Amino acid sequence: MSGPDFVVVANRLPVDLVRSADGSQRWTQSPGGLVSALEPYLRARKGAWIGWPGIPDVEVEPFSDEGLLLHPVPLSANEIGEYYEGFANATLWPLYHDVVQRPVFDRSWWETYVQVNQRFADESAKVAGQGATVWVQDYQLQLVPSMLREMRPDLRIGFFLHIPFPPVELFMQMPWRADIVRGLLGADLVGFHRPGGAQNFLWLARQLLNLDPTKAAVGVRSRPGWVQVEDRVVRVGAFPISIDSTGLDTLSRKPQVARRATEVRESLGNPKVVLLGVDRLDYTKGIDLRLQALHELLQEGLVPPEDVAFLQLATPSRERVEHYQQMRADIERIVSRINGEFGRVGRPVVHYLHQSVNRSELAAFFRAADVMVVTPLRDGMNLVCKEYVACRHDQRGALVLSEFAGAAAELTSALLVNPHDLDGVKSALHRAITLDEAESRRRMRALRRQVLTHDVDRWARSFLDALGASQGVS
Ligand code: ADQ
Repeated sequence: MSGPDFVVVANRLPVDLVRSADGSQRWTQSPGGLVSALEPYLRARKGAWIGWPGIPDVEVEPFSDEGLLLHPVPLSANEIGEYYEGFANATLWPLYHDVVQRPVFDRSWWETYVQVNQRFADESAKVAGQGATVWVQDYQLQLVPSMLREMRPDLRIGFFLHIPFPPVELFMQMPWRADIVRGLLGADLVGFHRPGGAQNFLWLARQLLNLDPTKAAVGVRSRPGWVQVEDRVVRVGAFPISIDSTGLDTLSRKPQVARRATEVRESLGNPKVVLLGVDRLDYTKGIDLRLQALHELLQEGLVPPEDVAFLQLATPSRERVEHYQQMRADIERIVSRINGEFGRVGRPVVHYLHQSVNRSELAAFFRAADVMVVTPLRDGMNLVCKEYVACRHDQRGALVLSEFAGAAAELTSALLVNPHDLDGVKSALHRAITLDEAESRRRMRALRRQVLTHDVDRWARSFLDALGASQGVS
């Protein structure tokens, strides 16, 4: 069977279909780290990418974008509601993030999740060449590995989960827990960010499938690093993702980025300390609690309001999911409360932008910020903290980082905090604001050593090496 030798399957294509007001349609690039990391593999090995084009109810023929084959998978408005906003983002997302919000278990959402996963698997089975490598991405597509193996046992299948894999006790809440574990076990290699996720999964694979008498997989055994399912061995491991560190380092050194960083500080009123938060507007990211910590520091007089400006960028995200609407209102209320109490005319303390900015603007914000605040309650990895570090070639700046971000295991020279401990967040913020230059340099040097030597290319290569699928790429 001729056809692509390397196939990436993800919820979204690396380009978005955009519909203009006049009804015309065009493709826009959605440049993510994943695309640039996988591009050499996709190009060297006649690659294809399978994913949803981003708008409902459109049938688009496969097409080629600069040598890369793109295979759009259509989704109806109802499927987006049930599979994507429902099961993926109101069931799996909160369940896998420590139940920060209560997951909704809805049987019809689950059925739609199964149907949509089957559609992605069917398309992958149709597209992949004989013996090809197929790399399935993330929590939206956990059933694809086994569905695909059923149809195409010749394929080499990898799966990577970009969000945390939850503790066993929480995963056990899932009514369809055995189906999901079985779905993932269709892969030859299942990858997580952290060893803890891999261990949880190994335990579940062994216990859950053997415990469920109606659906028992015969002879599921596991050892550190692998599970035996009948006559197949499934490898399981941790592969911490990263960023294009060199690319960002280069971008941040450009004179126009430096100029823009100075301009940003001026627009903020040239305060002594600029603090920055950059997140998708998501309840797992702890945006509210970092603002609450700032509020208390201002109230207690520990931080003079004229000395600081807090810039919070929040990319609009999942706006139709109810949990997100409530959280947005809460965050906007605390922003206006702080500004109401501590701002002056023309000089708010918190500058809140509910919008996305481009890479070069983002690099300028990173360069303008003395303190980067990353306080998720739970995060698979968190790329923002690594991006900040990559942009600080001046070896200045302090990073306040939640212990509950996957990145904390690597970025041990950050000021690490428990985001559930408000006093702890306050003292870490205060310490970052008052950190002396020698200490901030020492910490930043260590952070940069880690981030610049562990980039996204290394991540992709280590996963594909473990899958035995990195041949042909230099
Ligand atoms: P996310 O939850 O989206 O990713 P994160 O890893 O921080 O979280 O990545 C967000 C990306 O969006 C970063 O590249 C950031 O620069 C960008 N971004 C955020 N706000 C922006 C804004 N206002 N304007 C422009 N860009 C903005 C999921 C998991 C993470 C995991 C990644 C990758 O939840 O834990 O690190 O996948 O595996």
